[in-house]
Amino acid sequence: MSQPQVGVVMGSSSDWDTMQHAVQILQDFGIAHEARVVSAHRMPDDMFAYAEAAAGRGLQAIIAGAGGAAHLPGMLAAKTVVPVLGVPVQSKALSGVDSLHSIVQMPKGVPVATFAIGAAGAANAALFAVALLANQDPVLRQKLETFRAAQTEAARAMTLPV
Ligand code: RP5
Repeated sequence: MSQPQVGVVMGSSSDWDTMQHAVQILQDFGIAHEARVVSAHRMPDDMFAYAEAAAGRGLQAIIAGAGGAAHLPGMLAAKTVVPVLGVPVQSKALSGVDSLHSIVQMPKGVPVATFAIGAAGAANAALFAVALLANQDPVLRQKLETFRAAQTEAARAMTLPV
């Protein structure tokens, strides 16, 4: 694949079940991307290196998923001005509310765009990255319009068992 435009990182391979939904969307839209485990607390030096290299490597957005005390998105955002899109992974102990609060409550000055807990958040983070890239890419924007139109048609075709 060509030089990645979007990086998908996660705190653990156990986050893959959730984060694969982001990767699937990027694949569907033909966005050059990469997916890696970059743990904030198990490999902090690697995390800093990833963030510091992001702009120079041409990344336009970083989608970061983590669960529990989910500091990965915020710490990446602290080390780069590349937009960071945070995905709270559903944790066992607190169902992902801990992850959500950890990611969403960034103090003023270092933003993380925070999405819903779990698979929907991962998919929407990727769709948001597509929308960012589509600002400079009319072909991609048309693909996004087509994707939305298909959803509209699917909703209109829904029936109820009554
Ligand atoms: C976080 O701890 C990861 O993002 C993951 O959601 C959670 C649990 O990790 P594992 O113990 O399953 O590797 O860092």
